Amino acid sequence: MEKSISGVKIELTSGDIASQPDTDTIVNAANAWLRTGGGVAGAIHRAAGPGLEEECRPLAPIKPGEAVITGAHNLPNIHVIHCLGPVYGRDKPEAELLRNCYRNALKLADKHKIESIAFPSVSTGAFGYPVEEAAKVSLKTIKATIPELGNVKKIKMVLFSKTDLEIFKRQLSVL
Ligand code: AR6
Repeated sequence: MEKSISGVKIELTSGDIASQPDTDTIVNAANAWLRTGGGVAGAIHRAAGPGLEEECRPLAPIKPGEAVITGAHNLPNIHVIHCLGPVYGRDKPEAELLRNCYRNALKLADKHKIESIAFPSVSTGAFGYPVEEAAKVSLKTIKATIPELGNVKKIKMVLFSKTDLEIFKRQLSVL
């Protein structure tokens, strides 16, 4: 499913964030220390190789809502933007921190003249953010940030499960 807002394409798909060769940049649902881990961070670091963790070391730690950029090493992309999402029920206010993740990642991408970027559903795995709420926050933030972007032309959400994809599709249709 896709939708265009002010000439920027928002695309929803299911799949693995570490296998998105058609986007310049992928976003990592990182931990504060920018190390490998489970879920998205594990998949990205495994595919990128140890050089990614090495490049990340001097950039850590990051706080909830922050985003930093690195190269993509052995991944089929140019850059990785690492965002730290809020832990649901602990880092508050959750919605504002999640909004900051998407907004800061998009602004950083634009600053680096990135044209296409793929996001996983930040915070909705190990960090426990309910998917429906997260879908609303992320898509609304993407829509609200688009008018501030000059270079980004395609924003893709890569959902790991078909159920999550359906939830995001419902929210995109009413955006
Ligand atoms: N591609 C796309 N989505 C994925 C993939 C993948 N390869 N793997 C999982 N997901 P999570 P968080 C989905 O836990 O909640 C890590 O251990 C997953 O089903 O990766 O922000 C870090 O080290 C869920 O919907 O990120 C941190 O400590 C979503 O991606 C912590 O987990 C996010 O799940 C970050 O937790």
